[in-house]
Amino acid sequence: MSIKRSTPVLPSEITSRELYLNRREFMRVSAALGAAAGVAAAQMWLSRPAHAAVKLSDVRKSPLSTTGEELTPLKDVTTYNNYYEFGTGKDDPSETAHRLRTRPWSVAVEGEVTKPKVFDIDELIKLAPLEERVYRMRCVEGWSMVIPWVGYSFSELVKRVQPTSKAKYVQFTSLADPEQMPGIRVPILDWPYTEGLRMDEAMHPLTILCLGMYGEVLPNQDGAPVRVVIPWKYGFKSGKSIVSIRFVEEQPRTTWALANAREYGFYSNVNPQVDHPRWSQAKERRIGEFGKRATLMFNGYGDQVASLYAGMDLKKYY
Ligand SMILES: Nc1nc2c(c(=O)[nH]1)N[C@H]1C(S)=C(S)[C@@H](COP(=O)(O)O)O[C@H]1N2
Ligand SMILES: [Mo]
Repeated sequence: MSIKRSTPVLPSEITSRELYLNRREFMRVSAALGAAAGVAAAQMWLSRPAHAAVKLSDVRKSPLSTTGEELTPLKDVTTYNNYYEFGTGKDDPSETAHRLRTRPWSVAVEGEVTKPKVFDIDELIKLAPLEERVYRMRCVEGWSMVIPWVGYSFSELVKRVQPTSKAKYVQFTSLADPEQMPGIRVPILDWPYTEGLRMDEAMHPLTILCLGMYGEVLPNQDGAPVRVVIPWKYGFKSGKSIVSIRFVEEQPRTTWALANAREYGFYSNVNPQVDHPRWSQAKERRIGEFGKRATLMFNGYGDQVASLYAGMDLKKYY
């Protein structure tokens, strides 16, 4: 299966698609097909769902990356997805998310902040130095991946809008456009998809505003053009294609807790000791591996995040 994505407008800090494609390969194909066919080949080549289309430049490695684990191949990360706005099947997003127009795009940062602001996606890309953050990702369904995300700590954005003393939580809202997202017509979730974090969770350096993966802009199926990634929580906390970030006083509604409060709580920290009502969370299948491995407390990030939950009963606050 190929990777489909829309053709974004290329801002200055992004290497152009033509430059990034392998020119020699392109010339070789054109020559073999002859001049007339070459034009068709060129069109095909340029409109082809590119594997390495839009590279992000100046991405530095982060010391906060998980090391010593094999990366999940890009092909798996882009064809085995959960993105219900594009359907509930694992391969639905890779087949239909090319319909998502990721430019122009803006994110409204609002609510309990001194300096509310609507950020254009190009502003967000330039807001702070881009870092590669390799994180383990654990889906509540029992599978996991290791993904080299590109982004920066979400706290970088928070600093710029200056939350008021009333800001206790952050709510993230995903796009909900039935024209672009066929899954929205199915009332399976209460759209738009919303997720939330407590302020200290949002400010934790591991929480990132994510703009890419594998050195490129995010493929649509992975939440282009901007998502959040919170590696110690089940995957559903990491909302995709974010259009609004709201700072609020009360714990916000979250899509999965609304869908089934008994099965999904607000915190949703990866916890092998607290089973989902319908299945165990003790083990996981790493995509690409046979057999299962043990799921780690806080997805292996306990040294860094356990203190956020000191004194809390994690069976109650699941
Ligand atoms: N808007 C939105 N965000 C979403 C989802 C979704 O359906 N819609 N699925 C979540 C779930 S369940 C998981 S496991 C991750 C999957 O991210 P990935 O496909 O990039 O691996 O995205 C999360 N973010
Ligand atoms: Mo998930």
